Amino acid sequence: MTGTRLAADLAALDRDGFVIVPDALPRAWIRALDRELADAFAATPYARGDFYGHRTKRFGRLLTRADRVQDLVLCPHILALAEAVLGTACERIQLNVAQAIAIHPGERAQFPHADQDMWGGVKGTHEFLLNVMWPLTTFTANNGATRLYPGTHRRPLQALDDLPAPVVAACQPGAAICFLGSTVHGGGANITTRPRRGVVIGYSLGWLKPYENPFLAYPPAVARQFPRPLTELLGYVQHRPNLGNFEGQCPSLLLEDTVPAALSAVDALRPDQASMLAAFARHDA
Ligand SMILES: O=C(O)CCC(=O)C(=O)O
Ligand SMILES: [Fe+2]
Repeated sequence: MTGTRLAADLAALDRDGFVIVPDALPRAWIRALDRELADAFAATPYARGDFYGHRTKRFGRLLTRADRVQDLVLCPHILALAEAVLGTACERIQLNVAQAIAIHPGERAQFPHADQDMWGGVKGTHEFLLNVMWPLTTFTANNGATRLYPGTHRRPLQALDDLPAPVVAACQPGAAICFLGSTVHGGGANITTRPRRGVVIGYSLGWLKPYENPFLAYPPAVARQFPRPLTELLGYVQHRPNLGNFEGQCPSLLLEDTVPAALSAVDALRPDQASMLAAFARHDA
């Protein structure tokens, strides 16, 4: 993807709160991923809850289900979008979720919501999250394609009646439906006879508690098989200053063959903090 494409997609995200990239990955490649996830979809019982749905199947730990998911999470164009959206408000971004969602026939439309509402605190000064829905089957208005409410990232919703008409993210496997954590959206109703399957890959600010616990989903024995950029997205790295440490050190040491029995705590500061502290130490000496 080109820089022009990146700029156009960012402009659309900023204007509408979402953008559908039609050809982010080859369709056949996504179809192959769908086949690789078929057993997990079959084995997973329906969700329970008025948010998760009653005729919807969801499972996480996607990186353990198919090797292809690594390429999905590390898709360069999507990572560039996520860095551009979130990078000004954190030192590094993290993987927030990698979850498969199948909306089965008979499921009703999901409650329209903004995913950033999973976190407390004041919103509105910066984005918390970029979510990417990758359709595994064709998404249509009748089978539960994600519905996106344009412009809702700009104004907090007072009542559901205030929602604008949704845009139905009708698209093919290979497309990437990207939407901000502030954008109101929801899964659609499925009034067809076949399930609508998709995969959500989400990226959030590196200092937030991620939706899917990465250290339980991918403990060190699992994560050590992954390439470094992926382990960093999972949190096997510190977010300076010193956040997410293990015994005061970088948690990536748990991915090594041996872990020392005793460790010293070592500062991991941003350069501006390191120089401020060095100046303080000189002054105090
Ligand atoms: O399945 C979909 O299209 C959207 C699901 C969603 O927004 C969610 O579960 O938070
Ligand atoms: Fe959502």
